[in-house]
Amino acid sequence: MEKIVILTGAGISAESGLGTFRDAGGLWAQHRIEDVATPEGFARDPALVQAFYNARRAKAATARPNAAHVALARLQADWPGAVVIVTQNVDDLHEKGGAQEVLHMHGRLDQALCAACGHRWPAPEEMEVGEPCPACRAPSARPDIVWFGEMPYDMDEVFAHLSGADLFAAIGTSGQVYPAAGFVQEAAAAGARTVELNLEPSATVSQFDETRFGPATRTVPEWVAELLAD
Ligand code: BV8
Repeated sequence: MEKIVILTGAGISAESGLGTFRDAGGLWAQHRIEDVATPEGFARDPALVQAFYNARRAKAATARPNAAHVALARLQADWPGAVVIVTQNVDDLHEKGGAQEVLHMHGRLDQALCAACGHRWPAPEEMEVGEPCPACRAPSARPDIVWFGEMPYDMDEVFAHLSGADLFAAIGTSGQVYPAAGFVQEAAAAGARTVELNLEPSATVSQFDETRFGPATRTVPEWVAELLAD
């Protein structure tokens, strides 16, 4: 049975009230990427970076999954073949919407990481600078987020899924950040059909067989209903 691999970005959480990165007034408009989403930025001003993620963690904690998240969970439950969700998002709205085994390639707001020993634990609502690691006690706690210049998580697993995909969908992502923006090429090279569901054309729109424009809460449930009706 057909294997479906789905990549999601900030656009799928936009209608749940979580900011995107590059839309007007988006997160990056308020902060320079270099200052809040790089290891250098964290080393330079850990208080600014912890505050940036504390604010997003608090917002994500009260956000509700929207119809797009729920539709993908339904697809996972009702599709006879495998449905793999890879997300660039660091919120847990896919899980709140009922999705299983979501791969968070850019990390997650609700997890903390020790930069010294690699230990991970559930992040407190507010992370302080110099917070001691529960395992090694070093003052090296950081958000468990993949910053620019750092290797995204689960890449071997993701590329293995892409090489076996029959259908690849990118939902709510501007296609400007790699390696995620290169997934459509990997899937197409493996013979998958490719579809983009986005509010507007992404930077990689020309690489997709099919594009569906509109808000995710409309386009994703429609797309899932069509797949399950076939
Ligand atoms: C790595 C965590 C290698 C932080 C993030 C030059 C050329 C090519 C690549 C590079 C280059 N220079 C540097 C690089 C590599 C770099 C990169 O790609 N830079 C870009 C800026 C050029 N990539 C990296 O550094 C990655 N690591 O390459 O490592 C390596 C190799 C060996 C050894 C070590 C390392 C790491 C990248 C991860 C960075 N971390 N996030 C955080 O979240 O705070 S990236 C950040 O951008 C988020 O994860 C986000 O998910 C991601 C992508 O953004 P989108 O999700 O697409 O969101 P965006 O706002 O851009 O778009 C939203 C879309 O939704 C829009 O299209 C909009 O139209 C649509 N939308 C809006 N509303 C709706 C909607 N759609 C539907 N419905 C709606 N309602």
